[in-house]
Amino acid sequence: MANFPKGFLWGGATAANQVEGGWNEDGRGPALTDVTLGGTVKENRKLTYIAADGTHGSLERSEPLPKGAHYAVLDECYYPNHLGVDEYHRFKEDIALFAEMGFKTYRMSISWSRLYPKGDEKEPNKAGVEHYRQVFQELKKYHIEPLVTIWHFDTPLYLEEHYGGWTNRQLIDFYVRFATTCFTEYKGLVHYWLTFNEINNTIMFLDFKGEAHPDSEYQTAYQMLHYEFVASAKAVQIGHAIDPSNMIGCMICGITNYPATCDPKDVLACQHTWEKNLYYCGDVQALGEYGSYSERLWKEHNVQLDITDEDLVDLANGTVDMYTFSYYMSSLVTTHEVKDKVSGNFSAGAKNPYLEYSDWGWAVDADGLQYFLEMVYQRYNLPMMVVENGLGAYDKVEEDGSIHDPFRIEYYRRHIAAMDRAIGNGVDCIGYTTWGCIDLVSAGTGELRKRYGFIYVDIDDEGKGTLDRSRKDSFYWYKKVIASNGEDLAD
Ligand code: BGP
Repeated sequence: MANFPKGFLWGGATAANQVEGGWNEDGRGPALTDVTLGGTVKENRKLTYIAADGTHGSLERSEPLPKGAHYAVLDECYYPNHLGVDEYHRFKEDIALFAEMGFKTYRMSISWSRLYPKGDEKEPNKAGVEHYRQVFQELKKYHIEPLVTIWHFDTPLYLEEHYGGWTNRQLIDFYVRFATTCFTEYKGLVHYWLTFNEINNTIMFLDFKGEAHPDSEYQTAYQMLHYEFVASAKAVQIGHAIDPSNMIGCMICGITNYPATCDPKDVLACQHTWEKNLYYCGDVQALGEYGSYSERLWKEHNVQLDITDEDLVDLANGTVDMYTFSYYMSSLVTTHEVKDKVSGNFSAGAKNPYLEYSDWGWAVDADGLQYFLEMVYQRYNLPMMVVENGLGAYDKVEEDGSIHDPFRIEYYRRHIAAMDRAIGNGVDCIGYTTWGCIDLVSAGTGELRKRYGFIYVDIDDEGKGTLDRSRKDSFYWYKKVIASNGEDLAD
């Protein structure tokens, strides 16, 4: 017998900038993703700009803009997020397909710049507000509960350029206004909310490649995070005041860390990695205060934070109702020299000889999901939800149009079984939304060929294709899993 409770929230997840398209329609303003080119696993995605002298250029996300330059959409370039998979126009068709699979929930995000095109306006863009109302009404028609991420990597470009993005305390107020609009406008239609997607990336990302960074970069990252924590905590309080039945969660990029050897130094380094990469954010958002090890983390890089007494009150009063996280992989931590290296998503380091790696270098580790659920549940004792989990892989369309993806089914089978075991071990896990229930633009590489969906979308990395939707084998398999409430994982 499977352990999934009655009413378990089965579903899938997407993010506005990766599926919607319609990037400049109905008053939407640009976000950073709209000036971001496609890349590959080897070649980073670049941002395009026009220099002071009018010449066109592109730079890495970590590089500052040249003096006098501004981000710009260049005619000669293709931007995969501009089209996404056209969900902005096809959401009814897509929701009908989700309903056919039996989804109980659909995780999606609201594009900030669709509601506030520049980000600092006093009033929202009505067309944007109405668009999401229609989406939520459509979901309601099929009794699919929306799970809404308020911020998923898409601060309006104007706020990035004119205010310095999250390095500026004023962003808290702009975000709070945006979040308040969401809670007010969609009261009764949405009950599950997430404040910031993978909030811990800001810190994890710095150590991604194991390269040294100047202290100033840590200073910036920790300060940005603090403002995001305060914004999140304020949003939680407002969301509860507007509708006490709202369940509001944090969203953490959940990477399970293991020590690579039994050298006590590795074990300790691993524990410190959990503190920095996972507990630092989880503690503030779930427990309402910075963990005891935070001073050490700040001291290591001479970080001095702008934290007011009022901020601390907000953090204490704005704790989340549930802990949600993405889970794709585990990672090894070691103090020893590493010969066989891997790097995938935001984890990099020693290769684990017991695991297989995806075509994009991500460690496939279902047991790591059980480990994560059990470790984190013991710490916070809050309901948990796995809000992203999936395999980015190549798909082949057969001559008859069918798509056989046994590797994806196997991946999900193992991860769902791991989640089942964690629930059997006492974890209060209330939902599971697979990443990219429909093919979408990869956040990391901007590729379309890195496919995650149960639903195939006929579109390639250059935007060529009909955009037609079709069902992969995994579509029918997941439908069966949901219908049996996780009991039937067989082919
Ligand atoms: C997470 C993001 C998602 C999603 C996913 C898969 O980090 O929250 O937005 O994209 O990773 O990553 P990718 O798209 O790079 O394959």
